Amino acid sequence: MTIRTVTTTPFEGQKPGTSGLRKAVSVFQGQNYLENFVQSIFDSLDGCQGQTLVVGGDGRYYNRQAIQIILKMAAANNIGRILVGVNGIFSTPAASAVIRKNNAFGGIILSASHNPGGPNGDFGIKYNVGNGGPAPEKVTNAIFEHTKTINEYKILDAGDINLDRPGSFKLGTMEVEVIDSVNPYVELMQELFDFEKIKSLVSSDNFKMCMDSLHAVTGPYAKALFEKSLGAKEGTVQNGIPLEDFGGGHPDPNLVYAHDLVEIMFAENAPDFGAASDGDGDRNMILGNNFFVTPSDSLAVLTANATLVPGYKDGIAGVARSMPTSAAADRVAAKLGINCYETPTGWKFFGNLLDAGKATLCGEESFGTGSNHIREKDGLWAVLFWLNILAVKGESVEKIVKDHWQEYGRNFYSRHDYEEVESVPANELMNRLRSQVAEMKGKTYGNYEVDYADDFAYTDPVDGSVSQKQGIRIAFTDGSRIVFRLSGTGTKGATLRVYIESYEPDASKHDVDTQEALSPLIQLAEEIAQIKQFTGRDKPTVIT
Ligand code: VG1
Ligand code: CO
Repeated sequence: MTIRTVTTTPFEGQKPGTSGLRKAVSVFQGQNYLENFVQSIFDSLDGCQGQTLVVGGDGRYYNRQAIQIILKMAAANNIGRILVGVNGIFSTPAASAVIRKNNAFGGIILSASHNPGGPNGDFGIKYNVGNGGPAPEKVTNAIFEHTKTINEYKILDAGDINLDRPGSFKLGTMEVEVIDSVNPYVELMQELFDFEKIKSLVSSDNFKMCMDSLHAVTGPYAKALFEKSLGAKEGTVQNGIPLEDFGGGHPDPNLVYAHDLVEIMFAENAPDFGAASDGDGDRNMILGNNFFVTPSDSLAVLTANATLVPGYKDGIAGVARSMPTSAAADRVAAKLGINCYETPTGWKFFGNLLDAGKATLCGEESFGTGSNHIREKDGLWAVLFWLNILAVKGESVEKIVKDHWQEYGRNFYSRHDYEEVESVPANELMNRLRSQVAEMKGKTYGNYEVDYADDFAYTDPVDGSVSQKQGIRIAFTDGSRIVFRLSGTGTKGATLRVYIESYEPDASKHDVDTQEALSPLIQLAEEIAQIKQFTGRDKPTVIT
């Protein structure tokens, strides 16, 4: 087998965003596009020769072809061994678990997460480092620099590897091990949660649950966990067969896109518990009977109840949340006497805190929760965590959350997304806010007085690295807050995200509808940012 060196020229815009490089499938299919990025990964990794890498993706359209290209390029770049999931599939959390378990040098994960798939959908690729987490900015920046000057890549001339079942192969001198993609993950979950207790709840006649995998990667994982190990009825996992185009839907577990599940959970005689996960299995949505748990509240509830779960029975070291996530977890941390860290959006910022033992649980408002068991957010882990709490407490989801609000107060929270707006005016909107925040402190808008306003910058408490321009925060003296950010995962135009939060200590006011409770702040967000003028939109595309 010979190694071919192919001449190429750089592509513009191969800059990894919040979570890797995401583009339309047709862009990735373009000649040399994937190859350039993959070669740039290898070129920016010091000492990867002879090492083990993990490779897998969420099974979306182009996953198979991309994996074969990556395997042949890895062989030509002197990688020692590759662990790849059967059919080239790993959920993102499973890939993180496999990297850690095998002390791999790192891994390449193929996913565009919650973005639609199929020939007209999106594809994505990211590099994870040896701790199992997304590469930090210094690595992604180095990869990006390489993409700007790349002039050749290396690939082995060889046939495709059979990924249909576990087995060992050779590609040139490199070993390829095709491994089961579900078992290692299930085993890790069994170490963390009380499967006996969850089983007695889930298999009882008095409890009904529904798990919606949205035709994405978690189907086989969820069936193995809930239907096989935990004795839930067959059919508990719906939309459980992964499809390359996710059945044409958005594999995004929120109230808008997980509509099948929402219909079931908000019907009369709804099940007691419902959950959904996203394209690559790292996000989760938690629902009770006619009840939605915001991801920010979910993080706070898990933090408050962590000691009920075997894997966290000795307490947690700290909690971390992304900046736009509500301050509900902060209140729990204060009561527990532990630190709460506020990081920029994107799981890569939690890695150092988890490695250093400063944080045990982490969460994002975007339906992401996770812990130090891996270095990615983990959808099914969150579902099991909730089930474990339900099994111990014997209470409904709604009661647990309402009691939580009673104790800590309620952080009303909503995110308004303006998807696929034009990039130029969206950037103008942000620049205008950026130029105004310095003078906002002390200013009043109606009943609201600005406590602080800035463009969020983060100094990593472990390695001192600084990340600037992470979103405009405008916080008011009553604990309410508006945040503006542009998405770093979208592939068309720009997506403006507006995050709105208010704090209500008075339990008699906790039953107000969220949009109603937040309406003065929603109006204020429009007034301050002039969203309509810049985007031409008078309402958001998605409200969560
Ligand atoms: C979004 C979310 C962010 C999340 C990221 C990746 O990023 O807001 O919290 O970490 O997606 O999630 P952005 O830049 O579009 O706001 V996933 O499930 O795509 O790996
Ligand atoms: Co995801």
